[in-house]
Amino acid sequence: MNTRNILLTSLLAGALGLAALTLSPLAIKSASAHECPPDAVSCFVEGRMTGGGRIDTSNIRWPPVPGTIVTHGFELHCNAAELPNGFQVNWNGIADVGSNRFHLETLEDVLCWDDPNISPTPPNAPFDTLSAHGYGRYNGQSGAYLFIKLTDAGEPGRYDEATIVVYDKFGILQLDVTGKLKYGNHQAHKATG
Ligand SMILES: [Ca+2]
Repeated sequence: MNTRNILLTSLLAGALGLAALTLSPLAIKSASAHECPPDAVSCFVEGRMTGGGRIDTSNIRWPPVPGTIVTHGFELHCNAAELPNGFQVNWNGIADVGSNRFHLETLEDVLCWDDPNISPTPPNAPFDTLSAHGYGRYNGQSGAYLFIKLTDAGEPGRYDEATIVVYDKFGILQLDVTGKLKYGNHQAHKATG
């Protein structure tokens, strides 16, 4: 099992019960190294992805509230050293009390690859999937952790997909969702210059 699978397993396990909702420092550390998925056509691809929209939350894992509205917007480079890199997500809380937001401050690691199961048409970039993790502000408080996986499956964006996981600075799970876009679009771009 590679580090990505360990991370995803820990994240999924975290959604299964309150006792497992805290992300351990070890789990955060295990996410710090990226490995290419074994079925990637090409990996460590240069470029960037932009976009955003509203995510289908039919299968949201946290908060476990049907109808939760999750919107996001981003510009991310496949190389964390290339700027700018930004990611923001907003969602409503349990029982629709208040609104929550995460704003990326530090992009720790990012990886772009070509998933053989995704065929963007027309192909605007040599990759279709970006995963990354980093730290930022959750409701204004720095030190929150973000994991994301974003795909571009062509246009319109209804087949594009986003996985977004947010832990607050105390390691408490605040958002865990995977879904296709109800509105919006993800667009992969080839490297320029
Ligand atoms: Ca798209």
